[in-house]
Amino acid sequence: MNLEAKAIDIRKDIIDLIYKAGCGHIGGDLSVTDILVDLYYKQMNVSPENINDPDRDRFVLSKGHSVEALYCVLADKGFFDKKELFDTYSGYLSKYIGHPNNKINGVEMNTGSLGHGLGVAVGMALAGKMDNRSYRVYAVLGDGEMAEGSNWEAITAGAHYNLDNLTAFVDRNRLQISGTTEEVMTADSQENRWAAFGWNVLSIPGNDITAIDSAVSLAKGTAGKPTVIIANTTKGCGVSFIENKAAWHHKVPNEAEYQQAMKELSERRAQYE
Ligand SMILES: Cc1ncc(C[n+]2csc(CCOP(=O)(O)OP(=O)(O)O)c2C)c(N)n1
Ligand SMILES: [Mg+2]
Repeated sequence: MNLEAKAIDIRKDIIDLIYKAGCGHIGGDLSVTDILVDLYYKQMNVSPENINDPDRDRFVLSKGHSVEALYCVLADKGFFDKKELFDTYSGYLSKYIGHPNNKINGVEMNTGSLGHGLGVAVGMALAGKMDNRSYRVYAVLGDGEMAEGSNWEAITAGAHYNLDNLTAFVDRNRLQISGTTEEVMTADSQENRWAAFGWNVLSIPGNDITAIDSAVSLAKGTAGKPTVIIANTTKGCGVSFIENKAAWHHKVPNEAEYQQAMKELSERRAQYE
């Protein structure tokens, strides 16, 4: 499977889902898509067939507002019915609410209130060590989310317990809800900060699936400490007029914008035919 082509298909699904539902966090979805594609289509040992296997890999989307990206990947992988997702997303009484809901197959943790995913991921990784399980744990955090102090307690614990079965990503798109991270709350030097807490640090172009894949493989081969992958991404990646604009954090495309976004993505997708 060509993962670059798959990432374009997922981006088209995300935009369809948000346009149809009239809500969603488009910027952060398009930022994190390539990480999700590499994890779910190549690196992680998790599928609809093994969701109750104690040795399945665990994934926590700590930046839970990017749920549309996660749901489009899980639906495409067959964890649940894609039509049901698209027909009911964010609707009255739908279980597909606007943040990850662990009543849904494939979702390990409810998230959305930022700053809680990594602490639970540390607990999952520690439990895996204590139970001699082979699974690995992955968590994705936003760079704005790094302002939450609870993350730094979790980072301390992850290093303290030598959790080399844990890999965190920081989606370093330099924007958060209302402006740049540097304007709202400095997030600079993520690499130095995590290294100072004792983590193995990798810094990569975060929308490059080959680079993501190599970094995840390196993390798997790193013993004695957890790894963080600082993924230098573009918020809104893949749609020219959405890229790098704080206003597109949770703006919904109008019809003309929707058509333009789909046209851009379809043209890029055609190169893989
Ligand atoms: C505890 C908490 N405070 C505030 C919010 C509101 N909120 C939702 S997304 C967001 C910005 C997150 O920015 P970032 O982590 O950089 O995510 P990304 O850029 O990847 O979308 C905020 C402040 C929240 N979900 N949880
Ligand atoms: Mg951000």
